[in-house]
Amino acid sequence: MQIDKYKIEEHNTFLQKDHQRKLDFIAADIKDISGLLQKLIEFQVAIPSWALGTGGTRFGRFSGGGEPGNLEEKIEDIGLLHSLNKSSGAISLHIPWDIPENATHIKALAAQHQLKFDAMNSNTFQNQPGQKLSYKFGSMQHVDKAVRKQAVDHNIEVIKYGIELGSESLTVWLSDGSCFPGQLNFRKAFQNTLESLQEVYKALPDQWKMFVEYKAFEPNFYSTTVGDWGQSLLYTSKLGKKAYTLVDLGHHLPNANIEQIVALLLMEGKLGGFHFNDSKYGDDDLTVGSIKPYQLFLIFNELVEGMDAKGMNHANDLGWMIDASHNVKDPLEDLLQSVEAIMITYAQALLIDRRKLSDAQMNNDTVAAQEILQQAFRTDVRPLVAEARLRSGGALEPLTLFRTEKVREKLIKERGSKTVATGL
Ligand SMILES: [Mn+2]
Repeated sequence: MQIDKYKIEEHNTFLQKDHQRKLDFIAADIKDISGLLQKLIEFQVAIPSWALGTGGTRFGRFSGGGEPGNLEEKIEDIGLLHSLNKSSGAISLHIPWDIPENATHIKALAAQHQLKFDAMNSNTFQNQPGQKLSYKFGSMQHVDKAVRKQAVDHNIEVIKYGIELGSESLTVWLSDGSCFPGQLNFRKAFQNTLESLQEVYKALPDQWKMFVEYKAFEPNFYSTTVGDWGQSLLYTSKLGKKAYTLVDLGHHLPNANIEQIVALLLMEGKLGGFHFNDSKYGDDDLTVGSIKPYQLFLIFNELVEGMDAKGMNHANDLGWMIDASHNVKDPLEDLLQSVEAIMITYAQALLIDRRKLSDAQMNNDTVAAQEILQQAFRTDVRPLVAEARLRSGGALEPLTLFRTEKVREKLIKERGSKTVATGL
């Protein structure tokens, strides 16, 4: 389903007066408001194809109904999100859960919804039906060369699908590791993984990027072969210029200083992409900004500062994606909340007085530095984000309109109450 344009206009007209009052209030304190709004308008966050269905745990899964049953419906769902918030203009596909059987048709459908194809994601953490060799003891790290080759071939196949769709990056997340001490020779596991990644790297087209994502633990609980940013950076440094480290917010040990990791990766020109989510304990995949919004703000502070220091384009030079999954929320409502949280935090980071902060740092004025950061963090920037959306043709309050238009009820009517999104 789609939301008619006039419904969005009606909704905006109804809220316009109230919105303008709030916007005028904050605009009075901002020097270059049109420059700031332009940055917000350009910033797009990719939606992964696996986030559109209800997630689950190994204990159970409780579908909310109306879930997309195929790739076409997933594209329609993201198109719907994008028409509401104008900040979700890209889709990230997972192979083999979302193989584009007819690339021309899929590409045309995405274009119709103004969506681009973001990074392609491979999967060697599961055995697929009919698969010859098992990934039980790893894929690219495996002691058996034939298993490693199978994993390499799969990644090359994913690149081929990506080329057909116009994607320009491949994200490799490996669950490889070990569950018990002694199970693995760490050095050999690293070497095997590096050689496998090198084979995939050779198949990358010139303008493509390869993102090597790390994760501290799970599904392996003793060691992970790409376990932290240092290990990922080792691989990507050895691989070459087209290889970058990807930071997933949920893939760190508790209390890790992610903002510092981000700053150093950016400094080295090795930060490639970002997976947004939030967590209380581990890889909880919760809604962005739902648990630790200040941490997210500190990360965005480093992102903006680091990208500006290198003259990078905020919208295009890094890959921005949500990587989350939801057990109790409507997945589309949750994605609207996540994108909103990202836009709010980005806007706050843009408000930080960089010159004053730098002066405070040079003068060892710790109190002033904190005041400057928190001044931005405590500013209610929601009218700015809403204004950017309004100027792009989106809705002032996407979630409100989603509910008043009864989108989920309509999707259930259209698709049924027992649909299960592919891959989940
Ligand atoms: Mn991820």
